[in-house]
Amino acid sequence: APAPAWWTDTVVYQIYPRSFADSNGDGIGDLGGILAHLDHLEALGVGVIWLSPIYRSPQDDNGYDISDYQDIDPSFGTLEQFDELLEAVHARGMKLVMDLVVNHTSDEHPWFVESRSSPDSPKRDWYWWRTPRRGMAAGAPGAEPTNWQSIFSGPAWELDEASGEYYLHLFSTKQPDLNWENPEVRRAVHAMMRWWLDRGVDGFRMDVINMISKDVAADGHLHDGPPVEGTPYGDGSASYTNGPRIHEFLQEMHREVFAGRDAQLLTVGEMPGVTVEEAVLFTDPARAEVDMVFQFEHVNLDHGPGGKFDPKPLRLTDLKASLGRWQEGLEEVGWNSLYWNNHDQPRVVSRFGDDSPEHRVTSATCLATLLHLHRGTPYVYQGEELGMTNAAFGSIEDFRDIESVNHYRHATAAGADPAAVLEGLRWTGRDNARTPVQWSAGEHAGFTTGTPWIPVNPNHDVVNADAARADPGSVFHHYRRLIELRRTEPAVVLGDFTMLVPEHEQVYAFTRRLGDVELLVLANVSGEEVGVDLPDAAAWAGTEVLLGNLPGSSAPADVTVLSPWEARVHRRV
Ligand code: TEU
Ligand code: CA
Repeated sequence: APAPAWWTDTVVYQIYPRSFADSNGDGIGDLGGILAHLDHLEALGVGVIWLSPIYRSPQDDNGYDISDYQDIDPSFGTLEQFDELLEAVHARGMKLVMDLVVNHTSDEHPWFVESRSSPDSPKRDWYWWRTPRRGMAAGAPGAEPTNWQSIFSGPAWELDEASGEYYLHLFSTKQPDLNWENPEVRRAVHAMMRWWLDRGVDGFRMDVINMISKDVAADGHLHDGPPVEGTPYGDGSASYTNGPRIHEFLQEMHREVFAGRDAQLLTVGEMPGVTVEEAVLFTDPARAEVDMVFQFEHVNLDHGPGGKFDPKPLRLTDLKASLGRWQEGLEEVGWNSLYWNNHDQPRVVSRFGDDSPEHRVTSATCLATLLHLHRGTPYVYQGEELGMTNAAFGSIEDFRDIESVNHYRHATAAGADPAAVLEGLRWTGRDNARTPVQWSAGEHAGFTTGTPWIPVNPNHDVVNADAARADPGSVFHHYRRLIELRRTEPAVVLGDFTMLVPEHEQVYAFTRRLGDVELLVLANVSGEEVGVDLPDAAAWAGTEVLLGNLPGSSAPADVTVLSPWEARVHRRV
């Protein structure tokens, strides 16, 4: 078998630049802020940094709307500063992966400006332009070319008054979808990607990359989707998720961009709606598409019938069944990514853990242990290593995220109770992940000397990096030990995965085996002491504990009783 890829025994750290650290007092995080905090990442031990978008952008969706792929947004810095950062990251033995947002551009990108200028524009076909539904007047209710709902609420089509035609935007009206059917579009994207690789970047996290191929008929027709309850729209996802040409497009990208240098790079495709069967195809090295994908099943388990803003409690047995299936599915071929958090998800300690003062540290370290002991490459989202919690937002004015703001507007206009809508946003809104990183107990958590673009979490007096680094029992040091363990214990990286006690409602337990070495991972995902009837319990009694999240949990004689939120990794040979 070929040697395992370099990204199997490392951990990726995601930076959301806007909220990471501000170096010039304008209240917005920037490249200078990242440069100033590389020590923190080096101390944590991560091998790769993934930067959310820093390209030139009107910031309608905080940089996921790009108006120039080959420049840095002035709010973040300059290309010179970027080169300086890249060099500093490399000098510390780390790698840097860029976000690649090519399902759509900004409506202010010159490609779209030109495309919009006239139906005869040579770039008209670079985007999805369509006439109104047959027999209907442009702008009339329901005249959109398809019934699709935008992922950010409202219709997925926007009328261009000048031409009387609509353009497709799966996300905001300022994020028109590129037409990947057009080979010129693909060539332009490939050239841009090569430009960044030539500059020295080490790979890409590809935004909604499984949405670039749309199911379009030979005559250009796009199909309506089934109705979305409570809205006049339909769900178009069957027409744009893992579309007919997705594998062809990714293989072409690999040939045109990565071939010859892919062994040094990391590519990860963000893929809402991807199934494990499809993930096998996307990540099979022999097919040369991407190294791994971000799947969404485990972060959708607590969504209620009304979707993400209608949350329901997580059942641990569902989580085990889901993650276990992904472990099994990618056992022979392909590779898993592992994540609890990113800039789109609420904070895991508040969501699946317990962010009360009593349990915050133990529940955060319990969940971290579970995730990092699965087979795959773990991703840590900024602040997760500090046990940062969901925000404490009061009114709708505290929210900045376009998804949340649009949802509030549409839902309340449709008659929903504003207080109930707000409650949903507080649980699952993306701004929970976007409050400034808490560096210190000082003013604005040490994030900025100015006024932060979004309110700082008031708990920064307790939850902050200064305090965490000084405390050996902190969430930070636990993450550091987990990352180190991956480097020192090959069974963490390559061991086979076997789920134990799948029906237990509180205990998450599994083994990892590599040759003669076997690890047992045990976690009590609850605030009460529990017992577990473990197969082979006697054989594990008194075995070495490689890592635990409570003081003094080394080599217990009885492994079957777990304290609230306790997690342990046992080892035997
Ligand atoms: O997100 C894709 C996506 O579909 C969701 O995760 C999204 O964040 C939303 O919450 C669904 O309800 C990616 C980016 O990660 C996100 O930040 C961008 O807003 C989006 O694509 C558009 O580029
Ligand atoms: Ca700044």
